[in-house]
Amino acid sequence: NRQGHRLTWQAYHRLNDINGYLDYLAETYPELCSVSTIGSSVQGRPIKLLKISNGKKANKAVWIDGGIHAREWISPATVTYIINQIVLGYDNDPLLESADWYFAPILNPDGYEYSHSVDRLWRKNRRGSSFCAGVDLNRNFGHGWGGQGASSNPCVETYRGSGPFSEPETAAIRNFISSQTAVPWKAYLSFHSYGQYILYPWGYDRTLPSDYTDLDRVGRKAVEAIRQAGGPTYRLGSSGKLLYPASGGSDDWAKGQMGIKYAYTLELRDSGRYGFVLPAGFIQPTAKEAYAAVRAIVAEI
Ligand code: ING
Ligand code: ZN
Repeated sequence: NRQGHRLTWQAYHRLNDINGYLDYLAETYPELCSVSTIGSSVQGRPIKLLKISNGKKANKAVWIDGGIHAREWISPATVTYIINQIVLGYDNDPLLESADWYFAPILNPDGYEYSHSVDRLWRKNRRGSSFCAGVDLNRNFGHGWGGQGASSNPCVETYRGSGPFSEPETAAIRNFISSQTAVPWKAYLSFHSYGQYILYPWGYDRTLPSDYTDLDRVGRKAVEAIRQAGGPTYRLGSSGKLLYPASGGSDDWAKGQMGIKYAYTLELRDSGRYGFVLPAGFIQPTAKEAYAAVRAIVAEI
């Protein structure tokens, strides 16, 4: 079609359409957008990263990922929506121009495709073949790995894997972020669903980081921005206290090991009526309020 890519934000899209969109951006806006592959999944699918940057040296660096859990389809839909808003709005928007943006919309491509073709409610990656396949990638990161709220049993939904970063999908993120030593990472935002929460570390237990008042203050700005955008009132707090202790999460690693101060997990809509099977009509309102939250966070950091 004339648009040059297949994304609509009125339907959920398969992996090929999403990767095709990233490639389209890099071809269409080569001075602003670049695509790379930071690793491969268990089954060999690429894990793609889009960087949006004007090359200004003083820019802060912002990481945004989605699709670490297969069934949470609103997450990659929201991340690609945010990409679209940033690319189309880039010129003459000082807030957008003040950051280098790193997007990984689908961290679990095997699971995502499996949730489209076989099991709509699949969560994990596709490690193993038969019974009890899959590792929960959000229990596989290396800060407090093996603690509470993660299972050593491969048959369980929250199986932590055989060791920290045992999975190529989590290792790809670790390798990329830890290799970018000159990049001034300021925020690490990971999109999930559902529940309408803005969560910050720690997840591995009910304690709080020493600077949690900063995360709480910036989080409150995001909650307010979501309401201003017409969205529901998201709840804010540390994942261990507000939800449940869960070790091996990506935000704990980003803050605890990489020293990225503003690490958040955002649980998008809804609050349980549709849950993971959120109708596509909710993509636009959910993504719009999430974009408002991202702007509010980046404005504060
Ligand atoms: N929720 C997250 C999960 O991985 C979470 C909640 C966030 C846990 C951060 C630990 C750390 O269970 C969903 N919906 O996946
Ligand atoms: Zn999730």
